[in-house]
Amino acid sequence: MHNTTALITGATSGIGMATARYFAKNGINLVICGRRQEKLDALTVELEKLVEVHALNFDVRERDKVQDAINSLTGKFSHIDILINNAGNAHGLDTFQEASLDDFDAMLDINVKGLLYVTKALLPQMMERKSGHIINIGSTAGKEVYPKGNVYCASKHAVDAINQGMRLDLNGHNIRVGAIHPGMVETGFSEVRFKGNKEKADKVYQGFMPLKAEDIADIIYFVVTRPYHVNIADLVVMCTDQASSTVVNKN
Ligand code: NDP
Ligand code: 8X3
Repeated sequence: MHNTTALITGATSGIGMATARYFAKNGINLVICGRRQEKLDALTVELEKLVEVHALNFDVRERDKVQDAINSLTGKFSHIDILINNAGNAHGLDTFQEASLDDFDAMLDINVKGLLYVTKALLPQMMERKSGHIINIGSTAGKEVYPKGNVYCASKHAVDAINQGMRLDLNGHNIRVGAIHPGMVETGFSEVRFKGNKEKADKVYQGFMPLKAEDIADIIYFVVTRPYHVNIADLVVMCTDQASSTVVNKN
């Protein structure tokens, strides 16, 4: 896919980083986003051997900074063909009554409002060109609710609804909109959820074979390389050992 540029939020880790690498190997130019500058720098050095890469450091929660970052793009980086709305995390795994309002704020501000800010900043150029592809990374947590998932699940249900709403309202503008909803993927996700407790995080993925970030990157690449009249609207992906958020075959 030459002469194609993708903007990936949350490219400093996990699914976003794997997707950036997969895209670069396949000739897609990149705008990689995140807050950790050292990760952005290292990924830029690695991938600019393959394609053109531009890094943007911003927090998706900061509406003005998001807009400024998108406005700062020039040349081929100002023409974004593919937006991967991936930045996000779970913060905490606590009962509703025990969970902190700070964690609730973080999940709603990042997973929901951040996605809205980035999309609204990029959408005008896609509408003007009458082309573009928006992929929203949801979760199986956006399809069902599990104990202690409360607001993380709510944030991903919101992504599911926003994905559907965007697709409805953009119908007729020749812009593809779809969501991918992964089950358990071994990334930095659980370390963030458990606030740096690596032991707790590692335990989540023990006793079965979870998805890897590369599995989702492979699927994202499949989705973006379908003929333009084909839009994969909604895709749920779990590892073979997972049947639902709470049913996982662990030995
Ligand atoms: P990681 O923790 O590995 O990556 C999260 C990414 O999001 C990082 O690059 C991080 O970058 C970025 N990010 C987080 N907060 C912000 C913020 N405030 N502003 C800008 N960027 C931010 O997790 P995953 O790769 O697993 O998660 C990616 C997406 O996939 C998320 O939306 C997650 O909900 C979803 N998902 C994950 C699943 C899993 O089991 N892992 C399953 C289903 C969905 P930085 O810290 O540098 O800002
Ligand atoms: C991440 C997967 O099961 O932790 O969205 O909600 S799960």
